[in-house]
Amino acid sequence: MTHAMPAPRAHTQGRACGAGPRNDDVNAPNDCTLYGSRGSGSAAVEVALRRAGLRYRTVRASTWEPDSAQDELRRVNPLQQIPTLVLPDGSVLTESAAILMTLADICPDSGLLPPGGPARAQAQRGLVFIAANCYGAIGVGDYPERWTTARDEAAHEAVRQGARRQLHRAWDVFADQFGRLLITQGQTPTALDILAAVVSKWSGTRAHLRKQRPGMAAALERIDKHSTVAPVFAEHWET
Ligand SMILES: N[C@@H](CCC(=O)N[C@@H](CS)C(=O)NCC(=O)O)C(=O)O
Repeated sequence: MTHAMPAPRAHTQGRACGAGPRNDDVNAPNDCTLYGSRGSGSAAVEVALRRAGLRYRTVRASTWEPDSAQDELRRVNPLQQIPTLVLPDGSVLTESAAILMTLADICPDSGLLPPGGPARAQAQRGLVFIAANCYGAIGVGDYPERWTTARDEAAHEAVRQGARRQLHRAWDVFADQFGRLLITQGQTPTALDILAAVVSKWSGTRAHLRKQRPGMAAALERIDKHSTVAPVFAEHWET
């Protein structure tokens, strides 16, 4: 993932959700700070922050961009992974699924998660499924050298291929187990839709699903195009 994202920006778009007066200052004390980069998982958190109506500024930081705010990111997240979100009270949130669930809690009216009961439980299960099984496999495929003590390129390529196969298998299972929870025409994307749409953009997943689970691929394209999602995705991806 090699992407460039503009320097810190302030966003005030969306409905306010108990976040106090609006303020366009880049470093306003009521802002959340989102560490991220173009084309990364921070896109999912941006969509959710806007849905929750929370003010935030973005800081471009990633392990693959030496000119980005890597030291600042390491201070809040020793793994240096993005998305990392710092709330106005200074508390740090990492792990995409946990971040989205927390934003849904902070702003219950956002519709990011069902209000409670079995529907909420299944949505949370789906979020953790994506983070653990899909996002996790992408990390293995992107950095195979971390997952084997072998140093030769052939061994790394074998890990890469194995991770990709497992990733696509995980998406097939996701489609079968959770596909029915994704939005249909006319509905507004939830946290589960948003994370599924972002994480499926990588490692050939969309092409795989178009062949193996066309209904799920169509649902993901519907999410991409939704008016609450498309403006953020346009800032992160060319298409
Ligand atoms: N468990 C994390 C994974 C986050 C993740 O792997 N992020 C990628 C970018 S999309 C990253 O920062 N990778 C850099 C690295 O691991 O060095 C989550 O669910 O948010």
